[in-house]
Amino acid sequence: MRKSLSIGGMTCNHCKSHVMEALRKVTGVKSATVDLANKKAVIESDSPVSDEALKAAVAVAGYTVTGISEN
Ligand SMILES: [Cu+2]
Repeated sequence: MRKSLSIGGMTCNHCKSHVMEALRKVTGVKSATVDLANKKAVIESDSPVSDEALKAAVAVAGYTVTGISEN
């Protein structure tokens, strides 16, 4: 399963790695990639991961999820 997230607040590669680490720590997430230029992240998981869990993890890291879509 795969979800795309729009992320607010990222300005540099450190932000990118903070967000990537935060997403990878969410239970069920197998992999996370972050595209700094487009302010997007994509996560892959075997089982469904709730939008709330993803938003919370990103918020704790200091950034915001401005949108989530499943694809
Ligand atoms: Cu930064």
